[in-house]
Amino acid sequence: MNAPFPSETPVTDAPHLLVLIAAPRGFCAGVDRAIEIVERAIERFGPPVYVRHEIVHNKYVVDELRAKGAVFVEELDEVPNDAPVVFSAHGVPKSVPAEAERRKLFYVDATCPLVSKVHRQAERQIEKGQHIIFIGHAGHPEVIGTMGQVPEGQMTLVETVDDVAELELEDESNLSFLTQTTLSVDDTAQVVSALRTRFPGIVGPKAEDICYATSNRQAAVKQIAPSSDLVLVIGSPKSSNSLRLVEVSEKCGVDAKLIQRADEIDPAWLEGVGTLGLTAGASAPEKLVREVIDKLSEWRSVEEQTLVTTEEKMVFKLPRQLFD
Ligand code: 2E6
Ligand code: F3S
Repeated sequence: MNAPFPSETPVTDAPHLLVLIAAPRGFCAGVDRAIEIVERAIERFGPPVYVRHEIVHNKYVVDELRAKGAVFVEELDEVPNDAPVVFSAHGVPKSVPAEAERRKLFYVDATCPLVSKVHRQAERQIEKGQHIIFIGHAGHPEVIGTMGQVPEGQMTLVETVDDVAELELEDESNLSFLTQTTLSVDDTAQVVSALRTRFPGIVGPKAEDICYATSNRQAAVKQIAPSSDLVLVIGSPKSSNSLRLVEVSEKCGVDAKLIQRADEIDPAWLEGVGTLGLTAGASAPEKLVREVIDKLSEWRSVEEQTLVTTEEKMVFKLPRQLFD
């Protein structure tokens, strides 16, 4: 059994630890874009720039932007009339830009374009008179934002297969469904299948709404988890896509821990661990991956191996308001 070594033990004598690093991991195109929007807004308009909700669910990112002049608030009523405000990558209900316009606030919307795409699908489905079943996690800001694209009562939230069984709808004749972008690919397939079984006429998007980054990170962790004794996922407990990476690892039969920073690693976790899987949610900077490897190297003689399942080339354009 490999006991973790105290930091004064020379690393050369420490037991070997193979670290299997998933790729893709970490920042997606929507997160890159959202962070750049805040940085450019601060450069262009000067601090303070208000941000409604954490721009992405990561404390390190939020703290760095706060140091540059961003002020994070939860609601628009905390934003003064003369300050610019950025909406987070998760999207906002229609009532938020409406309120900003009423107050003549200058706002920049950092909603990920893939979340905005779901918003537009919701609008189209309502125009067709459909009642929408939305698969997502209650209380998550993206869910609040997407449900807030349609008039109250026209979208019903389900989280699980059991929720589908318990659905009571006034009219089952004209239904459609949409999903949150950061769900478990496998669990969602089961919920969609339950919907199609119960409501054979239900219509859905051609390609599911789970985004490319979420799917790719889940596929990548599936490649490393079965060979790992433990998987570490770097991400915030608020981060839906990061939480899903923990679940996916656990479904592969391996213990997995969500950590925000390297200092949260308990050396006792590494007892008996010869191969450690490592990945990061879409809102976790690569710097934190390096920090974790450096911390592990204080205790063990680390060998890194990256397993690439796919290459990502997605880039999203910045909003025009930042250049006009
Ligand atoms: C916006 C939409 C999707 O909690 P969640 O995974 O949704 O969010 P973050 O901030 O952890 O990841 C990026 C993101 C933003 N994902
Ligand atoms: Fe967008 Fe998916 Fe990232 S919805 S913010 S590309 S995790």
